[in-house]
Amino acid sequence: MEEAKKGEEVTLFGMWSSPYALRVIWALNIKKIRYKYVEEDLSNKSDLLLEHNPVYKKVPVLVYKGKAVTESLIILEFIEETWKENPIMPQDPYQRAMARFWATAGGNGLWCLFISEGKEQEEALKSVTDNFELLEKVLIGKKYFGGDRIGYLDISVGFLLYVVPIYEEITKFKIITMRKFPLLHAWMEAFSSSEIVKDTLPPREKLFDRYQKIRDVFLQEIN
Ligand SMILES: N[C@@H](CCC(=O)N[C@@H](CS)C(=O)NCC(=O)O)C(=O)O
Repeated sequence: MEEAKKGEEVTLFGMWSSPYALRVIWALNIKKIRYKYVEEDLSNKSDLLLEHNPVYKKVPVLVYKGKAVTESLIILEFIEETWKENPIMPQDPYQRAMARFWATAGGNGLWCLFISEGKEQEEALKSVTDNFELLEKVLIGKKYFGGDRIGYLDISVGFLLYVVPIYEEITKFKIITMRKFPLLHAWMEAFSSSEIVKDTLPPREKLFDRYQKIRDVFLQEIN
């Protein structure tokens, strides 16, 4: 791990189940940057969090040399530009644009699938499946979205690793199977067992309970 120089300490404000905070953790791991982690209670946000992210008041926030950077995808780019070693962004401008596109589009429809029922849920499943068919194509000939190594797009859509299995268990829909999406399936296996990710994923049972509760609340609201 790179030693933080005096006055250059890196601090990450996160929350254990936040997929956005995990993006930042993975990027810092790739760059081998030592950082201090502050766990936020989002029902009682700290004054520091509110001070650092006065607009959205959300985690993650990365503080470097006393300056705060917010929004996970912006933080990833900041990390890439600040620490050049082990690059995560594609060098080719078109590939970089595509990675940025899929970083936000990769999970399209998944949330709707998770918090709906009946016809709406079936439509959401169809749109998620259509989307994953396109995402699957991005992986052709590659182990990771970043090629031989984990990159920005892997990190950005990395929440699929642990969110999809939980959504599948709760909704009883099979979303990413080896038969339907062999490349995405293999990517999930490779990525979750990689040094960068393993030991960082939220505890499955605790996460399952959390998601189950979230879904129950949404369903109560619409019924
Ligand atoms: N677009 C933001 C989303 C961050 C986000 O939604 N964070 C959640 C935790 S997963 C949060 O802090 N929620 C607190 C709130 O909404 O009050 C990012 O990419 O960083």
